[in-house]
Amino acid sequence: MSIEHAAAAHLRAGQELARVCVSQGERARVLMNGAEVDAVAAGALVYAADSGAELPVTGDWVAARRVEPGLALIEGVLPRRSKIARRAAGTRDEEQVLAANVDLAFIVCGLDGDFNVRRLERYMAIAYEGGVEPVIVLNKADTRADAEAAVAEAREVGRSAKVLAISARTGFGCEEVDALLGPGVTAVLLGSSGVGKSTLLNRILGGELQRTAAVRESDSRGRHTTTRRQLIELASGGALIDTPGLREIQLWVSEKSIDAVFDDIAALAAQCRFGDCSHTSEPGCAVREAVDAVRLESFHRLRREAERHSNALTEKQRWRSIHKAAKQLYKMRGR
Ligand SMILES: Nc1nc2c(ncn2[C@@H]2O[C@H](COP(=O)(O)OP(=O)(O)OP(=O)(O)O)[C@@H](O)[C@H]2O)c(=O)[nH]1
Ligand SMILES: [Mg+2]
Ligand SMILES: [Zn+2]
Repeated sequence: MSIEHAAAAHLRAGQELARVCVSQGERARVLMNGAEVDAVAAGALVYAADSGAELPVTGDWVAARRVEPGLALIEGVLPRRSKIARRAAGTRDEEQVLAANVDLAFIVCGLDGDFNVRRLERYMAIAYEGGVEPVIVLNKADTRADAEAAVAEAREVGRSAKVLAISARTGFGCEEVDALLGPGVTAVLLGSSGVGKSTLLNRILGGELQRTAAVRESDSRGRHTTTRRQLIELASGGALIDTPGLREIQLWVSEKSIDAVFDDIAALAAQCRFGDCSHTSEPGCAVREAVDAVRLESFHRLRREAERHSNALTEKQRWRSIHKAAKQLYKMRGR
């Protein structure tokens, strides 16, 4: 059943189904019946939201009501089937949802100066956590004669994920990206600034919709050209979300998503001498025996990050249920 059909049942009189293409807090641009219109979140929706993560984000399906020809009121956000989220930047212990209802995460790396498999692991964890399939896209293949070595390295770290080597500039390999974007498929472009996300989007669209800019010569770093997350509908019936290059990607993931990224480690752990082996110093550790030391260190670091997150979350949930119980008590006393 399509999302449109599933959602139709929830729509009240006067409401229409719309998809958020750009969101800025309580304001958004939505696609409604094939046209893009301005929208604002209804007061009741904002009031009921426990955190910013519950407000409409790019890719969300929403129930909206047209209040003026060019303006819609967002009255409800439909349950997200998948998402890409990180821990909000700064000190707040809060989730920030970057994109919702996406099928594929194109993790874009530049084969120039940017290539770093450790970053891949982080993005993969985020994809698995959100129920999104990661696809590793190694761009700028035209800049390197030895692209094959990088592809092999990415395959090893990517495990079961697809790995594509392309050049958004020359078009090399881009038909493989195209082939993944069939009707109803939504993909999001993730990766550092300057890796060529917007260039790839323009190539797929066959036009210069998104602004792009040259990277710094010295270290191939981008200049943060794209400044907002934006969903663009494709002629194929799919959709592609362009995002600004992230400076930091703090994880908002559970330990199980880290284990999914490092499924080689999870499999080897069964052969460790001790059932509760931490793969740090125990004798008879099959993991330390077989896994590259740098990869294992990365596993431990991401695992620690995920554990800290789980602990913070349980604490938050505990307070939330205490508040709820207190509220109920006051209500009962008031009767
Ligand atoms: N040689 C080469 N250059 C590329 C390729 N793809 C993109 N570029 C160049 O890389 C630079 C950055 O590209 P953008 O598309 O702006 O990068 P971005 O990932 O969108 O960057 P932000 O919007 O800042 O996050 C531009 O000068 C592009 O022309 C490629 O396949 N090969
Ligand atoms: Mg861009
Ligand atoms: Zn072990």
